[in-house]
Amino acid sequence: MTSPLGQLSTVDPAIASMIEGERQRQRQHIELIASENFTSPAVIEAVGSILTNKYAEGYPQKRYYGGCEFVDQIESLAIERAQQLFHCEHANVQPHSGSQANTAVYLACLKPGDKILTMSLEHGGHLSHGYAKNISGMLFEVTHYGVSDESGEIDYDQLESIANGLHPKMITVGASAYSRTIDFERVGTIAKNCGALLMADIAHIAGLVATGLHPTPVPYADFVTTTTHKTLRGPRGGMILCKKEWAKSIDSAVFPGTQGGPLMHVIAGKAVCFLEDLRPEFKEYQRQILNNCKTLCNAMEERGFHIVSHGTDNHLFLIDLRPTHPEISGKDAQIALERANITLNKNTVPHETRSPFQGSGLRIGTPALTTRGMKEKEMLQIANFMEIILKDITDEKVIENVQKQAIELCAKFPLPH
Ligand code: DSN
Repeated sequence: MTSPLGQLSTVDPAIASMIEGERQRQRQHIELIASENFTSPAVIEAVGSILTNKYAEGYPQKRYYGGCEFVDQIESLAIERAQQLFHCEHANVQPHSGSQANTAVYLACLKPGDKILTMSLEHGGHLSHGYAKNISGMLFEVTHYGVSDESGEIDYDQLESIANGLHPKMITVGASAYSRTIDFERVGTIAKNCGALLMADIAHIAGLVATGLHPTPVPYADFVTTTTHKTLRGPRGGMILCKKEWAKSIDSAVFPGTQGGPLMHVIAGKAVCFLEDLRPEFKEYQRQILNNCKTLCNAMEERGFHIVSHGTDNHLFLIDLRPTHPEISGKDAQIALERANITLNKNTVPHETRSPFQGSGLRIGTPALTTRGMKEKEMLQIANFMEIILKDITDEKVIENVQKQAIELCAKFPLPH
């Protein structure tokens, strides 16, 4: 395949060659980062379009700039499709990222010093859910809930009992490293009973929610936030869904509250992604993500690896390396696998004993490989690759041999760009 970077190669050969390097890396690596995906050429065209030239502060029909006729149509269509996809009353498609979306929700309904109850980062939560060094942790009084020691699943009883004693202004639910189905209905009831608002962050599982393969939080949560580039397979960005009564506050918390001009090229990419996500093929794709993830997770378990929360119901799972490979940190494992063209990320695990920079776990996800067309058979092959590398992460011959096989496997599943 040739490079489509005609102009860029002439104007800035340095950047063009770095983009080419990244293109080759994406083509030749087994991508297991649970939060990454390969978006479609149509989405990439929209994001790479002349829409990047346009300022459009405000919302459709209420802009602070002239010349917004076409971007108004684009944003309105993106909103309409988002509402259709998630069956929600209101959608704001302007957040630049998931963290921006969450921050805007906080601004819309919380005051500094308010109490929030959130899932701890170590147990699978997210930085923007009250981590001490995130703005959410600096502005609010944060209490965490987590997963149960035995099952590794969210401890809903603990969450309920903390909520009833604490009376938080808001509960957040949703995770970046949690492999089990989340009971949004139960958390909705807990929030209601203690008078808290509920924010569900579905950044990781949005594709599963949109296709009905994971229960939706929309009926139970006041706010639902997501990114658009993970299981939704769209451009890098964020979005907020909410009930009508919060629409005005959310819109003004996004603009002018936390952002200036919207990225209209990205909003166009979101609209294209939502259209793709409304097609029946997208549900088939999500089903295959789940089948692949179960297959890979079971294969790793059969090889003796310890799976956090004993399995997976979604697109990812976590391996705790401590029981089987106590001498290898997540970081060392990540580096060795990367050298064999297997890309994933180290992760902290519940009751972590290493620093977050080392970690004792690996997070493994199947959305990207499934987009390439890989199925159960390839998952078994990848489980073998990982087992062999982790047996001795210093064996250069093994790394070289697996790298060769990984490149061969990727070549059988070419990317469209
Ligand atoms: N950084 C994302 C992830 O990898 O899960 C979450 O924001």
